[in-house]
Amino acid sequence: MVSLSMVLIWLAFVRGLLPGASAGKPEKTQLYIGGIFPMTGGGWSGGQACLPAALMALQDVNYREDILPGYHLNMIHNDSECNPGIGTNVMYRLIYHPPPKLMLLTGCSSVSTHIAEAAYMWNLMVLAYGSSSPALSDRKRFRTFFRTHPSAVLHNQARIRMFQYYQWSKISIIQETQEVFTSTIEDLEKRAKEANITIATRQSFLSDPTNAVRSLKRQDARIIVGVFYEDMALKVFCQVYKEKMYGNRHVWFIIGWYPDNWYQKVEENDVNCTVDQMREALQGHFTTEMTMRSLDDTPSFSGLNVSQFDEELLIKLNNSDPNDTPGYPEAPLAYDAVWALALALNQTITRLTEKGVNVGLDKFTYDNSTIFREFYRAMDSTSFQGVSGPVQFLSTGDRLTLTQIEQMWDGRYYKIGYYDNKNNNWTLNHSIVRWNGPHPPYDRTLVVEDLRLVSMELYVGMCSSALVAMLAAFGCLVFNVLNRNVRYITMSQPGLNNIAVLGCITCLSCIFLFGLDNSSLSEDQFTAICQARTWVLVVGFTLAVGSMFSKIWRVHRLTTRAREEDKVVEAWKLYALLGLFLAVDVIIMTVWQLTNPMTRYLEEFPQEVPEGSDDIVIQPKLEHCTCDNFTIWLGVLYGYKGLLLLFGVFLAYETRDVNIKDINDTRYVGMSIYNIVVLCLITAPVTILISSQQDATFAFTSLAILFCTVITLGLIFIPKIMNYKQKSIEETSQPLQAPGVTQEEEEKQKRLQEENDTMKKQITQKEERIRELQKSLKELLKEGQKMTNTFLAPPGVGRLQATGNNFTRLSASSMASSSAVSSYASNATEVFEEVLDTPPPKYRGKAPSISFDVGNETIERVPDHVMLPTVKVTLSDEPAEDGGQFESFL
Ligand code: ABU
Repeated sequence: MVSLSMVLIWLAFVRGLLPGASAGKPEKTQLYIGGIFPMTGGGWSGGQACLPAALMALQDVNYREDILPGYHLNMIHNDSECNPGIGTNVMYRLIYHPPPKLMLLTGCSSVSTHIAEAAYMWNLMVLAYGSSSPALSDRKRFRTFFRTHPSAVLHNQARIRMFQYYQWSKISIIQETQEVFTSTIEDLEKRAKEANITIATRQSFLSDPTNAVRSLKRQDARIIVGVFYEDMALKVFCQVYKEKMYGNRHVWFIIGWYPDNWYQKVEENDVNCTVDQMREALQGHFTTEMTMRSLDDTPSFSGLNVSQFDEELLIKLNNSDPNDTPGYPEAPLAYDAVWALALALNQTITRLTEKGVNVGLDKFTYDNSTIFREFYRAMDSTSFQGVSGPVQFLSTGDRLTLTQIEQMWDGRYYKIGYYDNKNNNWTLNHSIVRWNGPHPPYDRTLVVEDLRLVSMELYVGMCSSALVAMLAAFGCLVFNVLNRNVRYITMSQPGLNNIAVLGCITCLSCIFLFGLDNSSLSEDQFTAICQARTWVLVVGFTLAVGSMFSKIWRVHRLTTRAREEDKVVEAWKLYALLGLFLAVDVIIMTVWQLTNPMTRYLEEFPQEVPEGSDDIVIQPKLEHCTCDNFTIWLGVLYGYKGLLLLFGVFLAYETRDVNIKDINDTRYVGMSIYNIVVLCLITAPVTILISSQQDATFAFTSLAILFCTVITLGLIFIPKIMNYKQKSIEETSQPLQAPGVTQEEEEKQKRLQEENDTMKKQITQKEERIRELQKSLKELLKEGQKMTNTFLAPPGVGRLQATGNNFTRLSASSMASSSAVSSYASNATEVFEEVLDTPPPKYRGKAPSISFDVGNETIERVPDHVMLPTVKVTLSDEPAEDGGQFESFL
């Protein structure tokens, strides 16, 4: 403390603050510069600390013998209120009120912009101690501008580095509508783009940030860069508090050159929040600012180090609280600015002398470009150690310094690191960085996409059912193919039925495609499946319905055409009709696919917030197949299929009472078409209505396909299978009849045929027997000659008697009375036929018959020719029951 007091006393002596310091010295030539300081105003009123610092520097310069020897540097200054209009007015007054000013010293970007743009017209250089606008780096626009205050682009480099470090790739911006901030944000946007960081939203406001903050909230801004003057910062964070846009979900980056207690000035700025609320809203925010005080205690060219400078400044500020004094952070820049211009003027003297221009600086006029040019060059090459660090100007008039990063915690700022813009490296003290939550906030609400899929149980259930139905359909197909020659099957147009089965199988396979897990599919794969399932369903439908339609169309023709030749529909025509239906399908689908190919459309549902999570929301989505003019194409397809079904229903109705044996399943086919129509009429509109419910849509569509196919298969094949079991092979393999014969006619014909067959068979057997008997008789007759005397019937016996071993049975009967016939059996094996030549007189006219038992058969013959008996037969006189009497004869 003692040594510091000594230094200050020495400095005061050097600067002539103590009496006698300048005594006896020759009068100095007065030089003037103009000073424009924002002492008041709502933006940046940094003049409050910068003006004392500049005056301090003037004193230091004026009392240095080696700087501007023979000259005394003066500054005429005024308040710009950080207002471009007032600032410009101050400039004109400085210019047009003598003496001429060698240079203008300015602060506040919006004022500096106007002044620097115009000053070159008067050969005036502008040196800014408090202007950060990146726009001021435009040499073409601001030809004579230099600044000790670094450009705000240096904030941006540090910010980008922070974003990258914490892996924030989406940021939002809120800015006050001032060129200084607009150009800063333009630079930030450019750098963010280069670093692949997205600017989610950029909000601007002129004087009321309420809507801008609300808009940030609406857009879920998490990492927010705010650039505004101090008065607006109070309003912004009051609104931030109200909108609850702080805490563990948000990170704010703002400008660091406000006084440390800026947030406490709520009352004087008429902000409707308490200091505690402001502190709460600001907890954990980061600031970036160029270093404005040398980081080490190296004495500056002026002889002061930073702490000495601050001590002296405090005296100038009447010991007011630096944290409460606007411009206190920038004060070293104002101090160094005066030193920079003094050194440049000093060098100008040398340069002019070297060039042989013996003109004093006091001879400077606004149209004197000689002094101006040398002054400019001298300024351009300025290089010295200031209290703010090394002072050097780039070709743009800018100055490079380190960027300092601070974080506020509990109302206090803590330095957490520096970014070296020149060498592009940084130091960050991670250990003192604190977060409101357990980890750095995310740069966005993590939206977890939840692709709504058909539930696994439902998918497995439906696919299993489809598989069973497909196996059954395959079984029907096999049955139909194996029994294709069986009459009952043959007469049911098995070819078309086979195609119907294939159509059913094709439709059933769609069920697998409809409920497929799309989560692992790329967009292209999904689109391909979309198209495939449309094709499969369309073709399957046409195969199934088209083949049934063909059959029923044929029946309709058979029953409705008058002329026989019109009734006949050749098989190839049925297949051609089916081919036509398929061709129409292919044409429609191909044109559709070529003109409006299917694409994936993701339907989004309201987001769901999982319990206990601030950063994650679930975004349910459902994939749909769609395309341009989707409704039109759907209408075309439904229209075509609808017409097919409608016509099919008409034909089925027309032929409802027809029973034609050669297409024996007509009625069932008609019923199938009715069934398909009903199910399609229900399914098509319902699935459109419930398309946002994937399970319901899948279940409904699958069930419709299952019902359509299973009922169709059942109606067509169950009767055939049952019939197959019941009918004998003979019945089912009878030859085909001519078309158009009814069942009754066929059964009658069949009966007649059977009778005819039986009779033919009997005739054949009888003829064969006759041939055998005739042959036997001939042989017997030959034998009979030899046996004549052997057979003598005893007289008086009313029976034909034969002795010997040659007769099995001999019977005679009278045509008058069969009961009179007597028969005798013997063991004879020989057969003979007795033929009465002439019936007895009493019975003349009535041919007797005689029967012989030969072996197991009885042969009854009525003689139609005369054969003389070769045996002697005695007939008894015993009268017959009818009163007749046989007479004996030979
Ligand atoms: N550090 C104060 C900058 C003020 C301005 O650029 O307007």
